[in-house]
Amino acid sequence: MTPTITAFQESPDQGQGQARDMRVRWALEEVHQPYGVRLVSFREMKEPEHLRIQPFGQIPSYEEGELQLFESGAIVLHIAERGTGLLPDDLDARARAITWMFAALNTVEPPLVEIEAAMLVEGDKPWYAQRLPLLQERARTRLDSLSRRLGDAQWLDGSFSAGDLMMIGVLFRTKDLGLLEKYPNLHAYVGRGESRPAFRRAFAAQHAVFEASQHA
Ligand code: GTB
Repeated sequence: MTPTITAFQESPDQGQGQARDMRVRWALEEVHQPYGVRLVSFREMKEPEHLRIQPFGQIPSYEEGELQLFESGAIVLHIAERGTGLLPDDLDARARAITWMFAALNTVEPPLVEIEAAMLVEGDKPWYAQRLPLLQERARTRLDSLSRRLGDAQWLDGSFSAGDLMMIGVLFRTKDLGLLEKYPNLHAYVGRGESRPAFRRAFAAQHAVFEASQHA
């Protein structure tokens, strides 16, 4: 059954792939699973029909027959478990790949999102200039550790996995924050992810939503 995901109708980032449907699209492309996309407006995201699928009124969501999922991490894990190529067969290696997914979502992404949120909603507040360096320092603490752990390796644990997909998906969102420049290995790591054909297809698909909105 062809799954359907949801994504922003308005493409608020102008097709830069910053929204979390990007990682879901990427996972679907990696496992060569065709999918449909239901674009939702900001108003529709808060209406009962969407809230039944995504209780927090957000994107992405995932529907496959009777199955309805939300949370990009859970969706990517589901795709990885059903498809081939994103999770190793060896159970220990599989557990480690899933661990990296959690690390991306629970340890690395939060301090990065804090910076984005502060820039978005606190930029005009008197405390912003003092708070921003603190937030940047917190993010660097995580990136320092990740950079040390990755070292010269291509991927986080042997072959490319859903753990790398999620970590790169998280780091990719921070490109505009300028934080990665201090970490050549992380910069190259994100570049390796971006150059995967599946990433390119996913990026092009979400960018097409922005292009279409320009010509509507
Ligand atoms: N934990 C959830 C998950 O991983 O799925 C978080 C989902 C989430 O944050 N969704 C955001 C959303 O729906 C879109 S991705 N926000 C609307 C709302 O909460 O009302 C975050 C995002 C939004 C916008 C940009 N942008 O414009 O650049 C980038 C990323």
